[in-house]
Amino acid sequence: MLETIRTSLRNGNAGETRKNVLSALEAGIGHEEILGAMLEEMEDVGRKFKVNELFVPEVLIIGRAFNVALEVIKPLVREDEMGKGVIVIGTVQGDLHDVGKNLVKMLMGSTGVKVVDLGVDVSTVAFVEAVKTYKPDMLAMSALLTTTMVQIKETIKALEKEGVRDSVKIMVGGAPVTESYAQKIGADYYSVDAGSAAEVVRAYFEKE
Ligand code: B1M
Repeated sequence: MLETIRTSLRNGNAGETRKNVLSALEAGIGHEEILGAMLEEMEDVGRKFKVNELFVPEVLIIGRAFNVALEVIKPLVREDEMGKGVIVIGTVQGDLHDVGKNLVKMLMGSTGVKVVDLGVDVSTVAFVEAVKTYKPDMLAMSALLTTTMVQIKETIKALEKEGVRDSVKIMVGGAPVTESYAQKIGADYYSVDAGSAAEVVRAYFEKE
């Protein structure tokens, strides 16, 4: 039954995945086992996306199926099983690109962490407020324009000014952002794509 869930999820079939999860629960399979199988499949999706075995539309469809099935088991999951940590994510001020950010969010979420999405065009003030409100383990900022990537640096400066920079790890990414830029502006992590971002998150929370 777990394999059936994984197969329907892999195929991006939201209805089937939901039905298979319900059948497995009815058959007495524990929600931990079901969630474990779903997370394993999503880990695989992240890996395949990284090596171009899966592409953006497929990953988005699988992500939708994952979220639909997750809604079925969420009421059964204890906070400590699902909520390994909290990540706040957003696209920086002046930037409306969100396809990549949404992929990153989805694959990060499939590691079992809670992801709070602030959307696009997020001001430095809004990022700082979110860090104070949600007290996340990690702040993830996406920028797709060379003209907006400076906003990442501005946000880090604002976090420092407000005295909350050291309370949170910072991950940055997006097409114009590079590893050396990330280091230069004092970010903790850089990821080139959504699969790598999920790997960083998985490794970080395993270590914690
Ligand atoms: Co725009 N756009 N766009 N655009 N757009 C680009 C980015 C551009 C490269 C196109 C080009 O000129 N060749 C160019 C930027 C040039 C530059 O600055 N270097 C550009 C421009 C100039 C603009 C406008 C200024 C155009 C204009 O109006 N004159 C304008 C700006 C609007 C604004 O934001 N204020 C604009 C507008 C738009 C649309 C609204 C039409 C639309 C966005 C729709 C949306 O996102 N909802 C759009 C699109 C679709 C693109 C392209 C074609 C595709 C972007 C995309 O979705 N890629 C893009 C050209 C291109 O990339 N071929 C382009 C797919 C996505 C999966 O990849 O977003 O790179 P990506 O995300 C990857 C990685 O970057 C990484 O993981 C993701 C998945 O693996 N990643 C992270 C992303 N965020 C991460 C965060 C992380 C870690 C990894 O950690 C936190």
